[in-house]
Amino acid sequence: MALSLPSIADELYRHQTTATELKKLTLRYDGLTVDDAYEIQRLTMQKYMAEGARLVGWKMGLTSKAKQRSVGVDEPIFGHLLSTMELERPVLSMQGLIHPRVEPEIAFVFRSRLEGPNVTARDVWLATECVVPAVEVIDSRYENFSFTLVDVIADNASSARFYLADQAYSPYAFRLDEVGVVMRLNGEVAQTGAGAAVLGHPVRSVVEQVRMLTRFGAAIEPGMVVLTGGITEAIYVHPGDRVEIAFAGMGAIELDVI
Ligand code: OOG
Ligand code: MG
Repeated sequence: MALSLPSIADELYRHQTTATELKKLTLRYDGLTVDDAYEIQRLTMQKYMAEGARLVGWKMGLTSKAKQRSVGVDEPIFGHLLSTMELERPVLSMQGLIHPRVEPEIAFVFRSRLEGPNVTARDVWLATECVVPAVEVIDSRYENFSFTLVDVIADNASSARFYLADQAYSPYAFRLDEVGVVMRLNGEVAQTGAGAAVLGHPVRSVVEQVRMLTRFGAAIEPGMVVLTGGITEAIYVHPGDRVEIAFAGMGAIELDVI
């Protein structure tokens, strides 16, 4: 089929907003590149923004080896975070979602702008206001949560919802690579991990985020959030579930699924 990025963006927007699965783009369109996929993502996000959603930050994805292996992709990706994706309370409604999964992440909140191809970890620390334990809810719009690199980028890196804990921390309070995470589903340990799963250290994920944004003419703006990527594998959730995520030294998030 002929490639029309705006019409593919229309299709994805429709599936995202009606919570219906679609067949992988790469099965149906020949020659879609990674750059095409980011353009589809941008066009799709513009539709939400035209409807009043605000861009509040960015998310990195596939930053851990475990996640890269499980989806058969070997490089990180990024997506947009919109105001409409943010949960004010740790309650996740299944409304508007297809087959959501949740994963523990460390979020950075920025006080100053970060851009350019040569950003270093030191620049990231200088620009960081605080770090916050977070949970991301991903909900691939593709059948069976199965996709290639190009598919998942076009689908805004599977973004659906996210929640930041109430308590923020100084980025210097402890080593973020050594923060241990235990995720329980209905009282049973479901996943465990440590911050080091995220590209060796979550700050590396922010460095990578800025580099990738620079390629597309974007930046981290003051006040923005960056989700640095899942620390463990994501787990499927269903109505009635309770997910408890303990971040050693950073408190816990208890998320109820309704
Ligand atoms: C892609 C999104 C991955 C993460 O933190 O690794 C992601 C997916 O697995 O659906 O958000
Ligand atoms: Mg994630």
